[in-house]
Formats: sequence, structure tokens, C-alpha cells
Amino acid sequence: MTFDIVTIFPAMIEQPLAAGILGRAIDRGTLDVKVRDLRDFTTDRHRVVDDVPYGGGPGMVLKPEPIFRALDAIGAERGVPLTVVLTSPQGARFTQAAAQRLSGVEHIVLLCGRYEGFDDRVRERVTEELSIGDYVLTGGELPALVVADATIRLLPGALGGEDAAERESFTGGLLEPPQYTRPEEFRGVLVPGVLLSGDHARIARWRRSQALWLTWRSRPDLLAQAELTADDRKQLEAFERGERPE
Ligand code: JF5
Repeated sequence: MTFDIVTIFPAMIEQPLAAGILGRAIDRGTLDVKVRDLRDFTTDRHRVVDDVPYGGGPGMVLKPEPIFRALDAIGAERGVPLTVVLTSPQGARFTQAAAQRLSGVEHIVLLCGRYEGFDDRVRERVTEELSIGDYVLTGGELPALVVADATIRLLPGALGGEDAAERESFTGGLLEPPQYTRPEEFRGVLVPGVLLSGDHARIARWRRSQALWLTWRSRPDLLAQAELTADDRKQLEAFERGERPE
């Protein structure tokens, strides 16, 4: 998979990508990411990427020419990209389902916005506009990293053996149950005994109850889309009556 990320702050993208799992995926060749400095696509001596808004008002707007030139250069180098993503607060919400969909796309261009936004004519070249949440950031670099991270970890082999998609479907749209590691007692708090029992069926039932409980308590909105068994539904009814998991 190939990502081209267009930004005026390449360092904001390069350092996080080089670290950890994403860095390993790049080293292994699972992933090819090129960070493109928008200023390299200006034609003036001062490499200006922004200008004042027509009609007046505060802030600056990203000029269209450097962005079009960057997209033309990426197209010439890699073949015309079919997917050009703009991250902005105006986009459709970026979800796990969107990450799944993007993980099947061979080549993605991510445009990082800045200042008060882009000249609207840039949208001609944008195939989708995505928002990572209802808040305003100083630029599109962090959202671009969020989109890239959530997408790349779904690539086969990116997590080093484990199949991420498989893991995700394991709890069927519920929150993950709590996990513990050694020591068995830490500062007076014990690991739940069931996890030390060696009884795998009992452990599976406990984890399912915990996942149901956490989701019911913290994210009840997720229950509508979750894959629930008849037994799961009985447990949820019990929570509604005030009962708690073991
Ligand atoms: C951005 C113009 C992009 O603030 C965001 C954002 C919030 N949710 N999703 C994305 O992006 C930065 C700011 C101004 C374009």
C-alpha cells in the first residue's frame, strides 16, 4: 500500500511514522509512505503556500496552485491516485468501517489542511473529506496520522503475525474486556481469580460478560450494532435490573 501525505510540516508526520509498528511496516516494505512538503510545489522565491481570504476576514487560506501541482506530481510519479483524502472538521466521520475500506485501497493521498482552510477549488481533486471528531485542530497533520495509523494496522502482516481484522471481529463490536499481566498481586490489587483458573471456557464467559458490562456502562450506543447472542441479551437485561457481572 502507498500513502502520499502532503503537508507544510513534514516533521510532524515523519517522526511518528518512523516509530513503532508503522515504522516496522515501512521497513518491511508492506507500506510505502512519502511525505511531501507543500512548499516544494510553490514557484515563487519565498515558497508562499497561503494568502488572505477573498471577502476579508481573519486568518489565511491555503493557495490552490501548490496543492494542484503536488497532486499532479504525485500522479505523474505513481499514476493518477483514485483516492485523495482531505481531513477537516467538515468531513464525514472517520470510523473503523472507513479504515477497513481504505485498507483495501492501493494508493491514498492525504492532504493536510492548515490555517483557516483550503481554497475551495481544491475540492475538485478531493474524493473524500473525513473528520476524526467534532473539535478543531491547528492543522490536518494529526488527523492524517490518525487515518494512516488506523488504516495501516489493518494491512495483512502489519501487526506482526496477528490478523488485526480477526482480533477486531472477536468481540463483535463490543469494548475489549480488561487485561492483566504479572505480578498476580500489585500494590494490594489482585488479578481476577478466574484468569488464573486455567478453565478456558470459564475465562471466555468472564471476558464476554466484562465486554458486555463495559459496553453497556460506557458505550451503550455500540450495542445496537453489536453481534449479540441470546445469552448476551439475557445478561444485558440483568444489567438493566441492576445486576452486575461476577
Ligand atoms: C484542519 C482546515 C483541516 O481540525 C481538523 C479536524 C477535526 N476533526 N477532523 C479533522 O483538521 C484540521 C483545520 C482547518 C482543515
